[in-house]
Amino acid sequence: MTTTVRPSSPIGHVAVIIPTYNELANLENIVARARGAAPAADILVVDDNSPDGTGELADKLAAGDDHIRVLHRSAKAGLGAAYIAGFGWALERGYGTLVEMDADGSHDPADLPRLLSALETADLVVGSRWVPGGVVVNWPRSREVLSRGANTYARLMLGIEVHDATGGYRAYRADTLRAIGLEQVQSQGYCFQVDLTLRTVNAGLVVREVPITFTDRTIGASKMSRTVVFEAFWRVAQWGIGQRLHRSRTAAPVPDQTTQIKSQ
Ligand SMILES: Nc1nc2c(ncn2[C@@H]2O[C@H](COP(=O)(O)OP(=O)(O)O)[C@@H](O)[C@H]2O)c(=O)[nH]1
Ligand SMILES: [Mg+2]
Repeated sequence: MTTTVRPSSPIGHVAVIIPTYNELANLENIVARARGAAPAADILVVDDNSPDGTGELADKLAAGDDHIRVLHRSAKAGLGAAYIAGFGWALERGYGTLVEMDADGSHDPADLPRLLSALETADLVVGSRWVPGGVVVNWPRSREVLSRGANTYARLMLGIEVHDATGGYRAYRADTLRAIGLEQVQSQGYCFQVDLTLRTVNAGLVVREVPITFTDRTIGASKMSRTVVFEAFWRVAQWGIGQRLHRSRTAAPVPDQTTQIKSQ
């Protein structure tokens, strides 16, 4: 989806941020594939002190490759918090583009070049499962229904046109993240993605969706939980109500018909 045309401009140095919690069996493979797909990019692993030793493996990989960096956090604090920390790290270091990518192989690193080239004419590119050409492989029917439902709910509640606002494979320009008030973001779980999408749209920036093939993880366990779903449900409802109140307060006044008739 393109809301407006944006002139093409360079996207700068790329940081691919990969949050991890217990991804020991997935990390080496995903990092190697990301390195191969975008050799000039740096990879930042943000690990929340995974009990399975993912953080130690990340350090080992980083020791052998200057393009791999690791941010260690003390305890599991949710996907949103991990990304905020990763974004802060990359913004401080002057990267022009910040990519979000899961560690479990659901996001194919081979799609990276397409996301990055779409960003040349956008402020945010969302890898989308729910636009024509988007594909979901091996996802349990229940997860597909949840994702489709959550996206329809978000579109209706928030009045945005993005079809995969919950999608977590995306590329931001650094300037986009500087413009949307990251320091006020409180979303912890998956509604973090919706939160940042809404902020980007409301800032008048250009969001493009490019179709991706999303494949369910084959190794390790999902961190999706009921708490995460409820958080998203309530926060999206609150934002939707907030948007409507704001629009009704700032809407152009309805012309006063009696005055118009009198003045004719
Ligand atoms: N650092 C960090 N990473 C997390 C946390 N929760 C999930 N992740 C990572 O976020 C990515 C997506 O999570 P996943 O469990 O695959 O979610 P699903 O694909 O929606 O089932 C994976 O790389 C996880 O390891 C967290 O609390 N902290
Ligand atoms: Mg996953």
